[in-house]
Amino acid sequence: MNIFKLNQFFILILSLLVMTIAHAQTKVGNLQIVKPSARATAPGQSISSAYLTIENKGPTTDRLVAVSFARAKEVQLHEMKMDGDKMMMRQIQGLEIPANGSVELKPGGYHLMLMGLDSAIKDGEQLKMTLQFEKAGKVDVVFPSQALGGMKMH
Ligand SMILES: [Cu+2]
Repeated sequence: MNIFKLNQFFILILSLLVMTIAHAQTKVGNLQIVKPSARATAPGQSISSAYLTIENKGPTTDRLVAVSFARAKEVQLHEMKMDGDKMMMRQIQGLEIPANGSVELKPGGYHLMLMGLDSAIKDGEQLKMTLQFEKAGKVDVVFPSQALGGMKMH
């Protein structure tokens, strides 16, 4: 392989890498969706939860107002918090994404609650959900499912 071909090879690898990274992140308006994931269900379980990080690169606050998933009757936004020594979970009506900031939905904190699933979610599925933001609008996000182990609160 001469130098010229070697250069072309590196450019090819580099562009493939950039394409892979671009594909792994979903963008809508000023928002970037990072690390979406969902929990595989345990046998007999008809609810599950999903997580993601939402980054706001813009100068204005946005809000996640609704999420829909064809296989769930309803997707709720939940918050988990310590209340004294008890872990409490409650539904919230929207989630603010601060300007030039980010919000992480993760186990033990904010999460998406998938209610009334019509079938079990297996490990390794690609779950397509639609997120709706007040300003940025709607965006489809693929949540890869993982068996994350025990889900004490649900
Ligand atoms: Cu919940």
